[in-house]
Amino acid sequence: MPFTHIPPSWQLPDSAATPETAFWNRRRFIKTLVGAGIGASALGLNACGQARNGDIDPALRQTLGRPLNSVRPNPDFRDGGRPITEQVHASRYNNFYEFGGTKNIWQNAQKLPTDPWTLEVGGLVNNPRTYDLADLTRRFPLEERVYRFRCVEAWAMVVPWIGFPMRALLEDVEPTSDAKFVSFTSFYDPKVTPGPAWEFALNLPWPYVEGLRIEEMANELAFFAVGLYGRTLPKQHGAPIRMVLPWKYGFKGGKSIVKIEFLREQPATYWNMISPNEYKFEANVEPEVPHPRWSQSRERIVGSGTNPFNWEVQPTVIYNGYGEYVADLYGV
Ligand SMILES: Nc1nc2c(c(=O)[nH]1)N[C@H]1C(S)=C(S)[C@@H](COP(=O)(O)O)O[C@H]1N2
Ligand SMILES: [Mo]
Repeated sequence: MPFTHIPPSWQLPDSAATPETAFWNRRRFIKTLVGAGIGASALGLNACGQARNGDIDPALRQTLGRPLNSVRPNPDFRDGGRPITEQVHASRYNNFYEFGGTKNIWQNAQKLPTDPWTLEVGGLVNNPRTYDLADLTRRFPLEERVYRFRCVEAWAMVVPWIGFPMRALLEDVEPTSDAKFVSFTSFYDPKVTPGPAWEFALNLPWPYVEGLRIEEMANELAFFAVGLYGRTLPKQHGAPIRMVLPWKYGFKGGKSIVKIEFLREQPATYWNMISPNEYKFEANVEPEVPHPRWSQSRERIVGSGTNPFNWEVQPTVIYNGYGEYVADLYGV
C-alpha cells in the first residue's frame, strides 16, 4: 500500500547523530540527582512549566483542553532524556487519519464530539463496565508522566502526558484467565470522520482498532492519557482518552477510545490489516529492524528546527529507551 504512512522522502544524515551512550549517561545522571533529593524543577524539567501557553497562537489555544490541576508527577517518569517538545509543535503535528492525511488534522479534529462520551469495557472480564467522561478523570488517580514518543515514520517527540496506568483499569474489570489479548476501538462515524482525501482509492478497515497482549497491557509503562501539558487532551491528540505505549511505534496508541474488549485470540488491527509486512502487531521500536521502505535507525526530533527538513536527527534506541521495563516481555 504505497499511500499509507507516507515515508519521509529525505535521507537522515549520519553526521547529525550522537552516540546512544550520551542519552543513557544523561538519564543516569538525572536519576542520581532525583535520588539525591534535588528536585526536577531545579533542573528546569517541570513538565507543565514547559507548556509555554503564552507562546501559543490563539487558533491553537482554542483547541486546548481545560486545566487539570494538582496532578502528581510520577517521579520515575520525569525525564524523557531529551527536552520536552514545545506544545506548539506537538499539538499541530498529529496523525489521526479519521480526520485526514495532512498536517491540518489539528484543525479538522475539532469536529470530534467528546461530550458525552462512553467507554465500554467487556469481553472476558468479571466486571464489564461502561465509563463516562467524569469517570475517566475521577475514577482513577491521575499522574503526569514524561514519555518519549516515536512514530513509525521516524519522527520523535517528548510529551508530558496526564492519565493513569492501564493496569488500574485491568484491576477494575478483572479479566478472566481466558483473556490473552485486548482490542481497543477508536471513535468512528463517517459523518464526522471523513478519512484522508486519498481514501477513495482504498478500502480502509475502519474503525481504527489496536491491540495488545494482556501482559503488555499490564506492563508498568502502558498508560491511558486523558491529558497533556497540564490540560485535558486536545481533540487532535485523541480526546477524551487515548493509549500511550512509549516502547512501541506511535500507531499502536489508538486515539479517542470507545470500546475495549478482552479476547482469547489476537485481534485484527488497523495498519496491520492494511500492510502486514510494514506494520507488525507487536510494533516495538527496534532500530535494527528497518521498515521495508526506510531505515528505523534514526529519528527526527519534532520542532527542533525551523521546518521538518532541518529537524535535528538522533539515533533510535531499542524499545525507545524503555528496555529496563519491557525487555522481559519479549524474552530478552
Ligand atoms: N484512531 C487513531 N489513532 C491513532 C492514529 C490514527 O490515525 N487514528 N494515528 C497513530 C499514529 S501513526 C501516531 S504517530 C499517533 C500520533 O499521536 P499524536 O498526534 O497525539 O502525536 O497516534 C496514533 N493513533
Ligand atoms: Mo505514527
